Amino acid sequence: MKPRQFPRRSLVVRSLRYFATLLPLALLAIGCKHKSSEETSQGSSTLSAPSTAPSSSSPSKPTTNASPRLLETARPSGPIDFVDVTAQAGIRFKHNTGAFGKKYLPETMGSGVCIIDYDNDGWPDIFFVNSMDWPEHKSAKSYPALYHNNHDGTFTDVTRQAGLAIESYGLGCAVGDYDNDGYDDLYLTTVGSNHLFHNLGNGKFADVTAKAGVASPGFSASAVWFDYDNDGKLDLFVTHYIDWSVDKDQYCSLDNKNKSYCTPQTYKGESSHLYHNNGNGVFEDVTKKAGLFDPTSKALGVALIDYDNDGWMDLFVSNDTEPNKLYRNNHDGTFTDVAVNAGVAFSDSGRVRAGMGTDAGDFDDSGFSSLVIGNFTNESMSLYKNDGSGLFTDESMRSGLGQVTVQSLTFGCFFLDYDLDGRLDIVAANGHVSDDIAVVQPTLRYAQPMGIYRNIGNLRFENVSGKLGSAIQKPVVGRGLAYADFDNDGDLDLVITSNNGPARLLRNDNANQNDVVRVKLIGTKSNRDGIGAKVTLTTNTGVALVRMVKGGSSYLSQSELPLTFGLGKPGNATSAQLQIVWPAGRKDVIKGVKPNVFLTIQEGRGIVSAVPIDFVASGALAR
Ligand SMILES: [Ca+2]
Ligand SMILES: [Ca+2]
Ligand SMILES: [Ca+2]
Ligand SMILES: [Ca+2]
Repeated sequence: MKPRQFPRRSLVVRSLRYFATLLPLALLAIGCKHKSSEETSQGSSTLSAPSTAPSSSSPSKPTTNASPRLLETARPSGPIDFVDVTAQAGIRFKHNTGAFGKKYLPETMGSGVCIIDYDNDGWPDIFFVNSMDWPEHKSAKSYPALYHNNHDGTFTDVTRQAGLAIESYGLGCAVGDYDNDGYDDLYLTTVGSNHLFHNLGNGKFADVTAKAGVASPGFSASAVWFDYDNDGKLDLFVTHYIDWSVDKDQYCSLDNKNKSYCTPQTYKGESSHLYHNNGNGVFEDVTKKAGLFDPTSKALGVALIDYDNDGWMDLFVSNDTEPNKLYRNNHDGTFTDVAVNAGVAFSDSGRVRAGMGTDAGDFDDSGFSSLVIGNFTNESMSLYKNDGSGLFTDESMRSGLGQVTVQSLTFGCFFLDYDLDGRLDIVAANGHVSDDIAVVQPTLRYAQPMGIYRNIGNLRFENVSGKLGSAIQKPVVGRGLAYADFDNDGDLDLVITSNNGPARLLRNDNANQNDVVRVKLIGTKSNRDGIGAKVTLTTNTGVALVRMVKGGSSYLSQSELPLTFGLGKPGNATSAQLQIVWPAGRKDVIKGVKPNVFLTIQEGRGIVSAVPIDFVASGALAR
C-alpha cells in the first residue's frame, strides 16, 4: 500500500490528523464488540467478520468505525468553491471531433466521461471518450483516455498499458461488472461499432465485443448497465440517435450562406437496443422480444428508475425532438411505454422537446424517484415530480428551475447534493450545438457556463451558479458530466467535458464541513455492483433519505457507483440506520451508523469495511 502524502499542510493540521488516525485505531478493539451488538441482522454482519470481500472495495485507509469526532478539529470552513484542478491533476485530455468544415452532425454531439475504479483501490479513476478524424480528412490518431487516480490529487494517463488506445468515433460510455468478477467493465458507444472492454483485473482491458455480440452498429449515444430480469447479471441498454452516415449527410444553414449542424428533424430515428446477459460472456439482442424496438425514437439520454417502487428496474429515455419514453418493466422480460399517460413524454403545453441528458432522483424526499432532463435553449430544463401514483407533474416553472435555464442548452445533468445538506440539488453542463449560433441569435452563446441549482426545499430551486467560484462561471461547450469523490474527502467533485475542447476536473472545496455517510454496495446474489439496490438512510432525528445505486444518467457519461448521504451541519444527526433493499429482494438493516464514514456493505453480510472520512484530504490535493 502506497503511503499517502499530504504536502504543504501546516504542521498543526498534520499533527492533529496523526492523532486522529491513531486514536480510532486504538479504539477499534473496544469499538468492534460494541458495534456488533448494535447492528441488527437480517444478514447484516459485524466489523469483526473475516473479510472475504475483495480487498478492493474501499479506500486504502485503516479499517475502523470508531467515532470520527476527533477529526472535526481539522474540518474546513468557508464558502463552497469548485476549484479547477485539471492542470495540477495532470489531466490533459482534449476531445477531437475531427471537424474540418463539412459540419458532419456527430461532430457536435460528443463526448462522454465515465468514472470507473478499474483497479479497485477505492479511488475513482476517469475514462474520457474521444472521437477521431474523419477518414477523408485524416491528420492524426486520437484515442480515449484512462486516467489512474494516484491518491494524491494527481492522475496518470494509463490508456496504452490498459489496452484502450483504440480509435473510434466514440460518443459515450457505461460502467458495470457484467461478469460479476469484482472488476468493473467498460462499454464504449460510437458512431459505427461499439466496444465492450472486459476488465482483466491486472490493469488491462480486453476487447470482447465480437464474442459478446454487443457492437450495436449505428449511431449510439448513452448506455446503461442494469439487471432488468433480476437474475443477478447486468444487462445492457444502448440508446441510438438517428440514421446518419457521411453518405446520408444533409445540408442545413442558419444564415442561408454557410453550412450549419442540422437538427435531428432532418434525419430518421434509429431504435435503441436491449441486450440480455446470458452469463457466458454472450449477450442476446432482445430489443424486439422486450417490446423496445422503436425506430421513430431519437434517444440521447437514459436514466435508471424504479418509478413505481415495485423492485423492477424501469427505464426513462430522453428523446431529441421526439416524445420521451418511460418504459415500465412488466416483470416478464417485456416493457411498456407509459410516458404519455405518466406525463413525461411532452412539455406541459404538449410539445416535444430536445431531451439530452437526464437523471432520476428523490429530490423531494417523497420516497419516489423524480426526473430531470436537459433541453434546448428556450425550452428550459424539465423537472418531472413523481406523484407516487404513476403520474408526474412538470414542476420546472413552479420550482424556479425553468426560469433560470431558459437560455441554456443542457446536455449532461443530474441530481447531486453538492453541499451535503441532505437535499438533492441539480447540476448541468451547458453548451450550444451550433458554433455559429450567435450570428443568428445574438443573445445566445456557443460556449455557456455550467448551472448549479440548489434545492431549498418546498419544491424550490435557487440558481447558485454565480456563488460557487469562478470555475463554474467559465463558459465551455459542455457535453459530458460526471461526479465522484476523487479525493475521498467526503464531498462530490465534478468532471465536465467540452466538445472539441479540454475536459475539466472541478474539486469541491468546503462542502465537507457538513456531515456525510458514503456507502458502497457489493452484491452477491444480486449483481455485484448492486445496481438497482435502494438504500434508505434514516437519522436519529427522523430524516429519511432514499438513494439508488445506478449507472447511466447524465449525457453519454456515468458517475461513481457509491452513494452519498449529506447529513447537514455536524451535530444535526448523530446516528443513522441504513436499510438496503437489494435487487434480488433481500433486505439488510444496519443500525448505529455514525456520520463521516465510508461504508462498504455486502449483500447478506452487512458492513465489510468502514473507513472514516478524511476531511483534510482536499487541503492536500494539488494546492
Ligand atoms: Ca468484470
Ligand atoms: Ca439480467
Ligand atoms: Ca443540497
Ligand atoms: Ca471530494
